[in-house]
Amino acid sequence: MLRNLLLALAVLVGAHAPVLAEPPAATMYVNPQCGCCQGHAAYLRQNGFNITVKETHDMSLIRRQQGVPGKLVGCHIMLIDGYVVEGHVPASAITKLLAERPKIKGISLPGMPEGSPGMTGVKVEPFKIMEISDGELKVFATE
Ligand SMILES: [Cu+2]
Repeated sequence: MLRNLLLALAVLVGAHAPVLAEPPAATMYVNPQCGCCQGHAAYLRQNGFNITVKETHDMSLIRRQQGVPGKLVGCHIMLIDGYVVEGHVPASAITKLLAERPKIKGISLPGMPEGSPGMTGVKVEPFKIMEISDGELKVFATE
């Protein structure tokens, strides 16, 4: 409960990616050759997340098990505190997810947008982080 309170505070305080007080353990599944996946893991660690990276060739199987639909497939898949986080999602959106705990499966930044955390290039438009759920497609956050 204290952790949820701290997470909620972190969300209130920060437009800048807040650092988690007590980050839950996260497992990130990546393709062995993926460099930008490691980049995203490094970025999340810098933002206070506790990430274990597992290399696998079974990404599509894991996505099916977690209920990630084809149109929300991103670069890699992370499991954290009962949620799925798909793709190069900014830390602030993950913190918001863990603080608000909506009744969805998780969130996704589909594809590999230029300039997103862990990616090279320059951001050309706001990132639309989508909800992963059985319902209609909805935006969870815009960064
Ligand atoms: Cu990537």
